[in-house]
Amino acid sequence: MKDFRAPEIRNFAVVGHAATGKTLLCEAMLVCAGRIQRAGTIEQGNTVSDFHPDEKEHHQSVHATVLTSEWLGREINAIDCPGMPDFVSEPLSAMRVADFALIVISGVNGVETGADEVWAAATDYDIPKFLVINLLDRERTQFDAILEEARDHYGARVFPMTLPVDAGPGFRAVLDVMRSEVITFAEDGSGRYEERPADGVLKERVQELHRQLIDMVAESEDSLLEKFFEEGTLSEDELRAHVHDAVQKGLVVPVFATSGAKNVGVSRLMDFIAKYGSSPVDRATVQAATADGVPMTVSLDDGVTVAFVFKTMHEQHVGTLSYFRVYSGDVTTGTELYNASRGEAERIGQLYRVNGSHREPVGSLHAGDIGAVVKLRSTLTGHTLCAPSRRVVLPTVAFPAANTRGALVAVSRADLNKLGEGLSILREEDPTFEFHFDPSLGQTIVSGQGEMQLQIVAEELAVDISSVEVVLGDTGLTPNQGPTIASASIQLHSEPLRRAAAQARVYLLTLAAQHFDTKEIEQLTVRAGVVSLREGLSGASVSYAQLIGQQQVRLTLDLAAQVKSSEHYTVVGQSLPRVDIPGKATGELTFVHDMRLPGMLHGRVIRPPYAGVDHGEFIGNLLESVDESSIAHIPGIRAVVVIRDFIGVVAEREEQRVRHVCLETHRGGATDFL
Ligand SMILES: Nc1nc2c(ncn2[C@@H]2O[C@H](COP(=O)(O)OP(=O)(O)OP(=O)(O)O)[C@@H](O)[C@H]2O)c(=O)[nH]1
Ligand SMILES: [Mg+2]
Repeated sequence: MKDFRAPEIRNFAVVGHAATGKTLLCEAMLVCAGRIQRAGTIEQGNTVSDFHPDEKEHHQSVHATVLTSEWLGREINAIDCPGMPDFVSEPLSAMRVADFALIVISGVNGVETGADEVWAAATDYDIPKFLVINLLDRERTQFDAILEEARDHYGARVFPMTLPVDAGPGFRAVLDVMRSEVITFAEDGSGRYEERPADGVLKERVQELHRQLIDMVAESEDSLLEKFFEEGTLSEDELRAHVHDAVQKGLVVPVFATSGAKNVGVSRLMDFIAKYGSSPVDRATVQAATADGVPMTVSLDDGVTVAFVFKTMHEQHVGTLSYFRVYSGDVTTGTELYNASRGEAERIGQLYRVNGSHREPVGSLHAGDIGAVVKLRSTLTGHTLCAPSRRVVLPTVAFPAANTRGALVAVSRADLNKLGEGLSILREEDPTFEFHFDPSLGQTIVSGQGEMQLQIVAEELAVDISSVEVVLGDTGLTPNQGPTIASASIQLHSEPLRRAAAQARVYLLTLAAQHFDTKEIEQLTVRAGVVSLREGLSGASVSYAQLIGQQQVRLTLDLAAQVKSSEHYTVVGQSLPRVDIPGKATGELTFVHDMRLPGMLHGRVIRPPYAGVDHGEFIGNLLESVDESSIAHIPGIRAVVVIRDFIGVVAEREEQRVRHVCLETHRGGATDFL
């Protein structure tokens, strides 16, 4: 690809609720741009974005993936993020380096909680939002109702730049508001299209929308507003010239109608991104601090290198790849930079521009661009790399729910308790992942975590899935905070978890090798947590539980730990039921963050309980009372809904969601809950 400069670069995060079609939408963009000839599918596991074995296996995104293409002379860097709340650290990290967020919403289900979460994060990061109402080729789509719902959630600035013409199976055309044209897309999924002027009712609708858009855009600049009031309208050129500013200022939140699977409406979205989307120039100055914490700023045109690592991933045959964004200066292969977050020098090895798993080697990357570098020595996600002459630290990503901190992998059901005390894997540095077990807690909290996490550990250790429990301890800061899919599980990002499990495996096998008096752990096999010598070699068996005995073991997580290759995974027994499904199916409020009560405008979970698999024991402190007066001063609060251990706060607008409420619990006493 060409060597693009900041004004020509479009960095955006593709985010939203799970399974809204983000990955296929990105795939369609790559087809439009000619990066790939045919779109892969989720079911076949051959999309550019979901290339990681975890993603292929589970048919969903797990990692944020950078996808690059070129469109209308612009470099398009889309970062496709998973929607599952388990992996919320991915969109949060991606949005941190994005110049705008592309929030994808289901054209059937409408605005779901995942969209609200990423909207709030994009607001915190102060980046513009684009909305995409996708999946419009499905049965029972409801674009207009969802547009209204989006306005209800995100304000009257939400404005459709394209509208579907005949959504539903057979969806092929969109009405383009700025161009007053109906755009009909080819049925072959190529994204090619034909245009014709809108007429009839469509023309009337476009004219009305045009007027609304002019009203909104005119506010972007005083002189424009004056002209608008004098003349009652703006010319097409004026409108176009100011759409970019209006989007930057949040005066317009553009909405696009698409079907990623059918490649309908996608190229028009790309046109808009190329012409009016934010570039790094729109956020040319970012807040930073010196290594001593003195606030300062970093500017795009400072010339001295500053880059931020937003993702670290271990890839087979490559090693650890650090994905970063350059904020000023150039990052160049073969140079030495300084990791200011850590206070250590780093040598910059081979640099790449990335498109999924495809890596194009480049010599350097310029301010505003995104790329990856291999084999950094000590740099982790959230670290700042800079020229040795200029030691600055960019703000790291604030991950939510860092209050649930402890996690323990325990194996072998028979000796679970014994083993539970024995094995813990500790990681202090990785912000999304802290494995910790504190025996002083006495009672540990056991939960059937996301099935996927259990499976990862079970596969790696070759034990039955039913004998793996991910145990979440608490921190005393938030006594007995029950894990939820949305909060605790973000700590259990699959990649470090797999490595932790791999380390545990090697540790246990080393013990077993000593037990059998052999040096080679390759000579050992494991079935259902029982280690024996390979066929042809005699000797008894020994279980993990016997090996670990009463020991207290702490392993510091090593991200480079060698995981088993996936062909050596075995099917690890019966899978656990999805804990959220039964409650959802019966209408019980298992997860308040998915709850919509009649009349409820916006709900925000304060402290959901966790009933565990199949509604097991309640976990955490029993809720005694909620001090509603502690939030009474917040405007727009309609009601506090307390059902057993659930607390939901109903507010008029998402922005009014509550961050603190005082509550009293049975065991822990009064808590000011975050
Ligand atoms: N009918 C239809 N199905 C779609 C479309 N886009 C995606 N799908 C299907 O919806 C499911 C989820 O698609 P993905 O592209 O993985 O959605 P996602 O938002 O990336 O999902 P996560 O990354 O796991 O949050 C898959 O079964 C897709 O085949 C679409 O435009 N139309
Ligand atoms: Mg995806």
